[in-house]
Amino acid sequence: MPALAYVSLGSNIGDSLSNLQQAIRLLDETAGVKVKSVSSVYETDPVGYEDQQVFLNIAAGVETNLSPDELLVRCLEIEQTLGRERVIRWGPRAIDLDVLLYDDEQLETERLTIPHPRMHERSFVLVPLLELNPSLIHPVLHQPFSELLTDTSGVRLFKETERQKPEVFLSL
Ligand code: A4P
Ligand code: MG
Repeated sequence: MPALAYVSLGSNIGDSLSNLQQAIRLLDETAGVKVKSVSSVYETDPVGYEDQQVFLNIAAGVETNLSPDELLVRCLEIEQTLGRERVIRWGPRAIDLDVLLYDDEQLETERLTIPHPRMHERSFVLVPLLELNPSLIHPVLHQPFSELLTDTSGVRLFKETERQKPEVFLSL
């Protein structure tokens, strides 16, 4: 049985929509990964380091035979391929892929923490994620994500696609 994982994607450098599309295409072309759903695109105010461009953020649901660590490695490779340079922590990036959830698993290794440790406090992550599955529950806090999302200011709909397949997202 493949696992169901959720990935969050963000971009605020270059043609952000195109960067997100290329990342979804590369994920879907990965052996052992099938992108099942992609959220609408949201324009979001920067969090953490605020003196930077607005982001475009999406979430994707993927069915995968990869282990959590293999999925992370693939996400990091896609970041590399799309030319991400890590300069400032929380700073601008062409593309950022974070593994949010992997079934209901909880795990912590040197390079991977699942659920993503900051996801529940970030509306730019939760708004797209809840669009894909409004009844998801945080596997460690055991609270519905819908209750953890308290402030949605700073997250605006950019392009509506509502739970589309990757083909539809790629043709935006
Ligand atoms: N890592 C551990 N767990 C995970 C996980 N679940 N998913 C490790 C992905 N990576 C994970 O990440 C550093 C290391 O975290 C990875 O090499 C991996 O081994 P990074 O992407 O290089 O560093 P970063 O992204 O600069 O830092 P960080 O703390 O991951 O930042 P976030 O949390 O990704 O936040 N504002 C808006 N509006 N929209 C955004 O998308 N993004 C960020 C980045 C800040 N502000 C934003 C946005
Ligand atoms: Mg990251």
